[in-house]
Amino acid sequence: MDVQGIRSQFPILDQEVNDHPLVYLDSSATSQKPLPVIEAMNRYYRENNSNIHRGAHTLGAKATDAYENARDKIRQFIGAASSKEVIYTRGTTAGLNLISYAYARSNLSEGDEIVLTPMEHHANLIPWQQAAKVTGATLKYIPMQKDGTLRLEDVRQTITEHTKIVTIAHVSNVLGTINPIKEITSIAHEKGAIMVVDGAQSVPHMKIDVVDLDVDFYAFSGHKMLGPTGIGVLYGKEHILEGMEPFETGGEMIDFVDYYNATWKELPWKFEAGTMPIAEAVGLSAAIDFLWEVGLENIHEHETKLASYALQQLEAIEGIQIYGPKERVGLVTFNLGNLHPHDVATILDSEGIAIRAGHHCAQPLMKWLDVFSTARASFYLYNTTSEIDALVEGLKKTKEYFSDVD
Ligand code: C6P
Repeated sequence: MDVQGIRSQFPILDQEVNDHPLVYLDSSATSQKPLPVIEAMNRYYRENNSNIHRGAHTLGAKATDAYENARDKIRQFIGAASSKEVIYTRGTTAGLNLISYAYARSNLSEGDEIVLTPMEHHANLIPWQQAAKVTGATLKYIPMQKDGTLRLEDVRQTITEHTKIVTIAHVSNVLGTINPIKEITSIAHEKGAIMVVDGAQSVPHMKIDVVDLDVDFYAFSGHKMLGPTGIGVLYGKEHILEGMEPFETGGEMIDFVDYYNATWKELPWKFEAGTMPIAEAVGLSAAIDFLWEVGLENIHEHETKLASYALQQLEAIEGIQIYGPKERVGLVTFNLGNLHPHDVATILDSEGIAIRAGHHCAQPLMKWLDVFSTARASFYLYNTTSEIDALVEGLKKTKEYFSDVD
């Protein structure tokens, strides 16, 4: 993989921050955008901007084609059978809320169980807490191993015939754990439950085939996969989506309206009320072309190498505590002695190094780890081993600066 060639496509990376070359190690929060994505959106606004599915004019038709062609590309990207199963959303959070409101609230009742794990991001936790409160269902957690992985035996023990929904992150944004979704889905289905997957941290980094996984819902965000903010995707099996009422209502999602009633458009438009993120769909389509050109397998391999190099280098720093399993995606979460992660991130920032510090929207996981917060460095296709060296040097400087580290 030609990482220098890839970097040349990301103008933002070519700058100094606080008088140091920028080292961007926060792609799990949001990825940077390559020129083809920026240019595709720019071109769309300069040449084709219009609302979709409405006007009987040329620009409207061009914008509609661009929006629907992007949907078909996304369908191919995740291996879905039909573009009726690809619903545009605002992001992973919005997709999971859609399921919680439009599926869970009308399919759950007292005594039913929603099964999840302690490593869930708040986006895949709070929508279920809320659905449980209004339906009388209960939340149940699959226990985790010390290294932050799940054992299938525990999955089998936790999912019962009372379980109606199993909802799990494919990849943890804190631990980097890759969960065995295909196996968990098969266990969920044996017990008659549906399988929901939070794919925010998986889709950008590995090849996903929703048909092979056999999942019922799969939610992800455009901005973590080289695309723009404001757009995401919810994949759902057609027969399940058909049986659901719309989540949001209003313009564009209707077929026929009178004073007292309305009927809905067919899938996927039934779930797309109002003016949707059209330029963002164009940008996401360009992002997929970019990912295809580099190759998801190459990206995954590059990140796995970066992660094992980072683990090896970071483990050598005295007083560092690293969280998560050996086998992981391209991210490393850690604490440096008794230093507050925000202090660590601030010193690193003064060296031009961007990492994330805090609870990473996973407070129950922080409790499980018995910490308040952590630091996290995350990698993507444009990162290099010399940037990891810069991180290690930065952490050594941080230790010197706060010389009271344990
Ligand atoms: N995690 C991180 O720095 P949205 O904000 O809707 O695009 O994605 C939410 C989300 C859901 N699930 C997982 C596993 C995630 O990691 C995220 C976003 C970012 O880790 C921001 S908190």
